[in-house]
Amino acid sequence: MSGTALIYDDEMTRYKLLWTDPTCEIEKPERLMVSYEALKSKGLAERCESFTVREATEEEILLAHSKEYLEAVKQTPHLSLEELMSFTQQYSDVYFHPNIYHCAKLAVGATLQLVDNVMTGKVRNGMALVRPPGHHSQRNAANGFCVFNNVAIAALYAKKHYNLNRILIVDWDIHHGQGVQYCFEEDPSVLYFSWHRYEHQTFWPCLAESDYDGMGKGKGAGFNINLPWNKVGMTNSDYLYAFLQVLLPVAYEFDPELVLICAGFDSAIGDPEGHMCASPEIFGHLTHLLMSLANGRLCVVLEGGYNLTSLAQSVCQTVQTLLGDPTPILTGIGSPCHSAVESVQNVQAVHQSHWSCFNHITVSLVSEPSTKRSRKEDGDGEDTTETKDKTDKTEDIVWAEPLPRPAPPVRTVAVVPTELEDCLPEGCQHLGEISQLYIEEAKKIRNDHARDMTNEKSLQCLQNVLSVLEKIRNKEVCNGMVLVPDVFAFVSCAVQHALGSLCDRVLVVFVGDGNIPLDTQDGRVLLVQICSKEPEGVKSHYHVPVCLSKGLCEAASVIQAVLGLLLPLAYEFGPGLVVEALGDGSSKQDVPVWSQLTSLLQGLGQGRTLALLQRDCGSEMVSATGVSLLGSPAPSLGPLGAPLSEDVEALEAQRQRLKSQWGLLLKTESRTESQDK
Ligand code: X5A
Ligand code: ZN
Repeated sequence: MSGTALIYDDEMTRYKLLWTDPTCEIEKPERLMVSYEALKSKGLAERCESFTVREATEEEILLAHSKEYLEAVKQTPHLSLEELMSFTQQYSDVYFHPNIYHCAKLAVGATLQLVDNVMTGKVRNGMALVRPPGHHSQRNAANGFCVFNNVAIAALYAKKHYNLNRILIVDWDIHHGQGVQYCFEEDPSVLYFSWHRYEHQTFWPCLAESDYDGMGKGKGAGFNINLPWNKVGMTNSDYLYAFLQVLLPVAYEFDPELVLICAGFDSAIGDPEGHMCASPEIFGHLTHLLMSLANGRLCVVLEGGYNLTSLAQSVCQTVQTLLGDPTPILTGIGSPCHSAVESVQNVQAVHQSHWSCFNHITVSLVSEPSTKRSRKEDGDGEDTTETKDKTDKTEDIVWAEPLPRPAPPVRTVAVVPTELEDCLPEGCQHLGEISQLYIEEAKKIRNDHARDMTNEKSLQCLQNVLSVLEKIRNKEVCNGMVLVPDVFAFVSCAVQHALGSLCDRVLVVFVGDGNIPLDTQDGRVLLVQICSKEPEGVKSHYHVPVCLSKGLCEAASVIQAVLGLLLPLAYEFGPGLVVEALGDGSSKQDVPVWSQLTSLLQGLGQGRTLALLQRDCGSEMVSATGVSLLGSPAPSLGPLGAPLSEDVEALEAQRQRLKSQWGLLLKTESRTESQDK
């Protein structure tokens, strides 16, 4: 199963604001036009599968709205201008037009078509470019440019027609989708995550229930997660931090069967509503990080986004990631700001009793919810450098246009013994011939780094590794897999060659026990070793042993390690290549976790990965590695339980050891520490 759907109909550009209203003028037809034009001009639209848009039926709209509200909206095409204006008056921050009812039905219909095509396996994922947006609209009300709640209806529809029990809605729009929250507040089958500009309840829609303590009710308690941004100017680091610290741990524990994104791009730089500083490229990464959930079933639905340049770029980044192109390198990843850390800590604290991924967090709230704070108390670690002047003209903000993300002609190349060739997934190119091109280089590297690699077969294998690295360097392929006789020696040789010719920094993720002969002193190699026995003599800040008592066998522990330690380090390190190595002692049971790891690591180094597998790792491992390297979603791990407490302790010890060196590790200080300031 593959393919990406793009659902769009230019009919949805045919309504607009007919009177003067400074609040609503930003929601204009051009938003959709520029987004679609950008997808066309970058050649992305034609790579997607397109489907004609249908109107939603009344029955479908009634899944989330009342009969009275539907009947009222249904009359709007027949109203005069004055009548439209006064109809509009009963709602907040929204406008009506004679054609908006038609467009609102198409927006819901487009979203449902996306869900149908993903759920029936006609495509793997997709995006619906729609207007009007949906996430603010409520059972009985239009609100915030929204008429019908496209994504809420989609979730209810998916539950009903596909019998789903777990749906994740990720709302990265800069406004709180209160309409979605209200719809699923008591429903544990729909997990809603929203981050939003909040500024202690002073930013629209200024609701107390948007704060971090709005966490769902009754059976739905814990299934609503609000992450309020109390400052503007949030960056890529803050967004990544929120995903790694809050959303992804919960999402992996929840194990959704379908992921829906309320994709508003008013959270990107240049937006007149959001005033945030995250670059369009971040949406490529946020998308990527969600693509290994729910077996890749991901539906992205447009919400806000009002800077036309930033919007179009962000839409392109998102769709290009859905299509599987390599993600761009994020530069400048480091510490989240004080305010972001505080919000994250508060969310973790209130959700501790609902999600075992937060069990280990030993802190309680660092600040009261906004409703309980006194108005004067705004000296919450006031860091004026981060507080942007709100009168800044967002139109004047400039940023670099995202670089093209070319995909090599062949994504994955593999060198495996003949008897395993048949295990390689379709599309994975097999490099059959032993390359003679690199014999001199191979001998040199062996003499310098692997003196005891004496036999002829090993030298030939080393030549193959070098030739794969050269193909990566020449951009003929994106990644490769080689089965090797001695993974320790080969990692060392591969890293040496890569540093000499391919990039400045290499991330090595080594799964297995033993001492890896790698020099990590100069900061050019970051070695993260997932093992079950503590390796000896670890001194360097660039060697991070992650000691898990059951190795890869306990998925909850591995995911915690990957999200809480490996990925923060990796994103901040910013490698040009990832060398992923599987030592001996792996078993068939490790395959799903290894696949997830391989998929997640594709977000680093523009997807350039060299996977070195110990020769006897088994055909399932070979095949699964090939699948993940090709960009197919890793199979989901099932709902996760609590990570083992000894593993949590080991992770915490590493975090303590490393946190002064790595900004993105910054986390949950102890309560006493934070009260001391
Ligand atoms: C979908 C969306 C924003 C409404 C802002 C009203 N709505 N001030 O981004
Ligand atoms: Zn918005």
